[in-house]
Amino acid sequence: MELVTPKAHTRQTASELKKQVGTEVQVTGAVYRVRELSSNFCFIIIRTDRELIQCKLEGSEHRIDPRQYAEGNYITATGRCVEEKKSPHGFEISIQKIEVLSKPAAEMPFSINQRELNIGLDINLDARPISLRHPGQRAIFKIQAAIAELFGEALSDIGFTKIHTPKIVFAGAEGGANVFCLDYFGRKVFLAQSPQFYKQMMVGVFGRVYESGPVFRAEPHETARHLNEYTSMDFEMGPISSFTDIMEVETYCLRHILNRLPEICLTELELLKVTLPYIIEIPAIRFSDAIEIITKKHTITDRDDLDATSEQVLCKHVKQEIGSDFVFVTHYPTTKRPVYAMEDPNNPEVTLSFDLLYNGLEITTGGQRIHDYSMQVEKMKRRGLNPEDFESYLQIHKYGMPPHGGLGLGLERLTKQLLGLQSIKEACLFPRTMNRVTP
Ligand code: AMO
Repeated sequence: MELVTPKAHTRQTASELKKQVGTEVQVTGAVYRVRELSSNFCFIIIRTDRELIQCKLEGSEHRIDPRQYAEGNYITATGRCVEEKKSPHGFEISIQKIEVLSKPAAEMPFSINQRELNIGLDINLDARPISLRHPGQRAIFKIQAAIAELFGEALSDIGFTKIHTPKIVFAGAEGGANVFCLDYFGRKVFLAQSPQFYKQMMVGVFGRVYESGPVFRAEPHETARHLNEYTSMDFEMGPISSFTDIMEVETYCLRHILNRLPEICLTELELLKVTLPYIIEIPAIRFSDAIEIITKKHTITDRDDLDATSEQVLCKHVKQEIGSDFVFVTHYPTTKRPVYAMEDPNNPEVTLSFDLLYNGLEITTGGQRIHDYSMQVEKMKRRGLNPEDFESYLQIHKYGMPPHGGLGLGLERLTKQLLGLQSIKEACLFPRTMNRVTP
């Protein structure tokens, strides 16, 4: 029997290599670009996990033909690390030896070694395994990974427990027809539209829970804001004293994310020239007041909902008046909210719920839920639902739940808005839309 010992196999970053100026080092990665300056001098730029490392090859005595090392070859370059002020990291590697680890079978469909990836979105998405290697594309997802991490960090710091709930479910939680059906051993089941019922169930167990995971929406349209599968960052908490507790925790979370992102992703934020917004407080406006503001500038057909233009008009107004990129819209009409939403005891026409808009786009929905058993059963009946179909969910109400609430924050929408991307598809590694299920 052999023994396997623990070993982290960490990779050297540019800043660690820089400390080794004057010594021999090794760098492994993909050839990003070869720049031949003369017959016996060329630069080979190596793309590592996160950086581009400048290496130089000089003198004919090494008999290294740089043309062998076309873009996409994986190599290990060994050589002396020397100071070079003109190099992006302040050093370069003077190559003594190159070992080729893997050679591509075909030339790249397009070059990724340009500052801008000058290809259309469809070509980009068709060749996602390659286009994502472009530093600018990769930066989007490094930042996105950090956002999701920081969402969890902010919440676990204040006592939330991370949960993992099923994505094959017995009922669509959000109502409406935009739910995918599955044949599950002869039974009709659904793909989760959100972790809604499960995160509520877990409030009775842990009090405060969060989850980041895939959710599915069978929305039959392609827009710059919609995906058919996206990542929902959810939390749920109880007991709460009011639904404003939820908005306060979201404000805390977003501030934590925005404060910490530059510590984790400065290189990527600089590469994409992103200026992050700064949050001290977020204004909140009632839905009915928002409608009054919007109708002065935009004709709306449905006074019970905000369309895409309404969201933009309202955000522009708030930015001009208060300077905030974010705004909470509260007390949405009951008719537009799902069956679990708590109605305002002072006016049952509206719910104790909210959306958060950021730069003209809804990024969050949240609110207080019904915790009383008879109230929930009665509302289901009013909506034409059979409470018996929701028996497993209703156990929480039946056997006791604290006043509670939570929210769902769309990771791709937040990424799109933070980075100023044109389409949500650019903020998704492998977007699923009506017309796209590959790669
Ligand atoms: P809702 O359905 O409003 O609420 O979704 C919450 C957030 O998810 C994002 N989102 C989407 N992102 C990409 N493509 C889509 N098709 C899409 N649909 C929604 C948005 C939105 O604000 N259970 C409730 C949340 C809660 O109350 O806890 C829910 O899912 O950013």
